[in-house]
Amino acid sequence: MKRIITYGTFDLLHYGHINLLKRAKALGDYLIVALSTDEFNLNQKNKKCYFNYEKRKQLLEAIRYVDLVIPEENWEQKTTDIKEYHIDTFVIGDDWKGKFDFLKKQCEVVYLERTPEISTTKIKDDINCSK
Ligand code: C2G
Repeated sequence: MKRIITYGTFDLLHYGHINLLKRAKALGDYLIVALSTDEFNLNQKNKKCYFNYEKRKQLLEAIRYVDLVIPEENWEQKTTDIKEYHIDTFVIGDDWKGKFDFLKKQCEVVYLERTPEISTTKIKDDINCSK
């Protein structure tokens, strides 16, 4: 069984995220999503989430491509996650291209093209403009 892992905040969840998760799952048989915790988002990623961790986890667990959701609490946990979950492939959007090449010592690293026209910022801006 080929095991895949990806990381992210996934807030507000949109079809760009789904495109990523669908393609990530297509690379193997079992997809783990390491979901950024509220604390990690606030303190390290400078992201204030609309939905808290539990709600973002509930949304991800409802997606057919996702087999397991675990917390992402820091930048450094990837190497231990790959060992602990016997990961074959690390996947993330190409906005991170090159940033995680150091993981190639442990597993395959794949950067997938982002869905260009959608982002959480765009969603928020469009809603504000329509008011
Ligand atoms: N994504 C995408 N297309 C978009 C928006 C996002 O393919 N239009 C991808 C991102 O490239 C990422 C995943 O969806 O692979 C989740 O996006 P974010 O929640 O923005 O993740 P990010 O904040 O980049 O967190 O340790 C890694 C970080 O936790 C990644």
